[in-house]
Amino acid sequence: MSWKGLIHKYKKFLPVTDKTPIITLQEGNTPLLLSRYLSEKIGLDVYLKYDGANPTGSFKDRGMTMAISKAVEKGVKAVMCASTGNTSASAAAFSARCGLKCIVLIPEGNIALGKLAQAMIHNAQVIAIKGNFDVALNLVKTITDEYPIELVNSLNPFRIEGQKTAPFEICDFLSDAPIFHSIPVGNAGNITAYWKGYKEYKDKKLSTRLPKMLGFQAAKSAPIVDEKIIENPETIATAIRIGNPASWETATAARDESGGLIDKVTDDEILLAYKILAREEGVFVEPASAASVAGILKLNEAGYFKGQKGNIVCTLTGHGLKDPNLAVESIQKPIVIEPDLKTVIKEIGL
Ligand code: AN7
Repeated sequence: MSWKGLIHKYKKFLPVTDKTPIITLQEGNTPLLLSRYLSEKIGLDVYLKYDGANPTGSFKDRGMTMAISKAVEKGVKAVMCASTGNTSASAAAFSARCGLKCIVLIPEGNIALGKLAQAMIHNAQVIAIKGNFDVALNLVKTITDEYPIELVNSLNPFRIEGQKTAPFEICDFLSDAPIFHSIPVGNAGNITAYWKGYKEYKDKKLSTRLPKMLGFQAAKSAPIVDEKIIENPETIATAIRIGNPASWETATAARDESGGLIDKVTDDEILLAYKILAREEGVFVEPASAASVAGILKLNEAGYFKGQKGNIVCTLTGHGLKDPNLAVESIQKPIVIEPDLKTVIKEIGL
């Protein structure tokens, strides 16, 4: 059967009816790759849920197909979000698909080039503010409260509903939930959605267990770990450069109910995991996504997985092409030589 998008596949778990116009880019159904390198290193089967393979290159498409479909059903004419980049790229694409006006507020200078390109080419109204994501989100909340514009950040409950389909796909693929689930944490919508999805699948007896949820924030943008709002969050992983997550409480609930943890990883640890994924697995992710892998490598070093059996799933939230600058800057540049056969052969080392 051909894939028609995640709402079509998981309709009975989602708040849609026959009257809901389904706005889709055929998102979802992303790869779940067994990582040879990480499995050998950790001694458990490590799978990579590569959500960078979604149509706009991030997991945001899962929530956006729901949020935009429900916005169209409601009859709104415009949607708005604050974004570190991926939400705006996805909102812009889905809005273009159905003729909605899309307004996005981004932190000036702190979104990756690919994401900015996406919002612009899909014809969103892009407004950069001289402030960070948290400031932008507060503005968007106020505006969407007062004007007939639909909020499509993950505070919109339909976003969470769509995003909960990723754990459904994982359970379907593995025939059960994994033992551990590792995930980057920024605004904390996705960890909230995964935990909801895993619980619903178990309640419906489509899985027999719940994973321990392992969330990872960037070290200088780790409000949940540090238990305080971070006024000026910093990290190369600009997607998760967030100091006051909207879904803070549901994230800590996922951590505590599952018996998992939320920890932080440094930019160096993120960069190392980013390179490992690209070199060892052929999987190119954006730096925020590498936080899930950096996290399990850190836990492994600390002996956390000792004596454990089974499997770990790491969510890789966004595609590496989102942030081409970082890739080029973090690797030695190609050398430039004369276009001469002998010189090229010598350079190759033949
Ligand atoms: C690649 O686009 O917040 O914890 O405005 O783009 O659900 O926020 C992006 C977040 C992880 C964190 N990985 O997810 C936005 C935005 C990537 C991301 C996260 C984001 P949440």
